[in-house]
Amino acid sequence: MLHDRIVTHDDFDGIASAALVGYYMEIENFAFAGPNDIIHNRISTSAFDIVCDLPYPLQCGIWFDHHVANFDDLELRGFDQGEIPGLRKIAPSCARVIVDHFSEEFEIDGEVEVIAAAADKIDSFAYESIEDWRADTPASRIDCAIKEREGSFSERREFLRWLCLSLMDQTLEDVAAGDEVTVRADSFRAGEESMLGLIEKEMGLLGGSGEIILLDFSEHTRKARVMKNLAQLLAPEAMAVLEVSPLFQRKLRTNDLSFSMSLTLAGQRHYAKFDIGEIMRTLDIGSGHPGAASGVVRSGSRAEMEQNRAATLERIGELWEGQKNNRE
Ligand SMILES: [Mn+2]
Repeated sequence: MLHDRIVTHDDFDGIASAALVGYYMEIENFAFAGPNDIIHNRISTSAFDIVCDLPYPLQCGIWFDHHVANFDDLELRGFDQGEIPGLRKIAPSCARVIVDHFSEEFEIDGEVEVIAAAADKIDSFAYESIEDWRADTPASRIDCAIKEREGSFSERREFLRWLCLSLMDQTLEDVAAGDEVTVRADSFRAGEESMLGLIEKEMGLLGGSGEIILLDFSEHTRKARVMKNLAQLLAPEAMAVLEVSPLFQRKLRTNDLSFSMSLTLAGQRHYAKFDIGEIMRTLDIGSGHPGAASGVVRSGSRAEMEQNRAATLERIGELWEGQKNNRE
């Protein structure tokens, strides 16, 4: 057989993508990676590999993806997309791109559609409400189990491999009901609960409008492991969440700060044309998507950091108000 391995993103969309490609092409060999593993060549690939939901590596046989930034990057590197087998297109998930690809050749059954629809929703954060986002569904349980990082690297890899194989011949619902998923998902949800406690302690609002939740961890001497998205559970009316955190080097805090910001579900509904990536680019500190972006502000001393933090927060508030006035 020409292709013998699927290299995929280690998130829900990546796992769904691998299960679908594995199912249609009868491949049971999987490797998992993050985008940075590909960019920094930490995983070697060959012409026998099928790569899903990740940037194009140095070498691969078939490539499926839905990230526009990866398509642009490929052109910059001088590749001709037309010559690469597979399918790339703008879609809510890579799983959707894969279903489109194989629908040319196969009849798509209901179970496959269930998996692709779940990947669409999870990967593009397309929830209708906070209740919809937090609902305990088979797909969300599997998503939580994938995001759980407790345990060793190889344990998680074995779990992801088991998940791909299981999704190839069982329904999403049956896979989600298994002990393997339940144990990891419960542990992830418990972690979220303790994160919520930390968020509640540090939560404030930026500027006068009260639309932006500010999570300021810049005084923390240890890295806060928090998913800032959770803050909207405590302030469901807020439009965006902004997290400020120090950068760490070998566990030591530096004077550099990261600013990462995303629209909440309420923000996505109200400000569909907002562009947070543009805010980061205007400040010249980073980049990102319209719905989520981040940047880094470097400082030479503690005092300079304090100044930069205040100035950057003020500018973000101003740019936010400016976009609001222009786009409403
Ligand atoms: Mn994806």
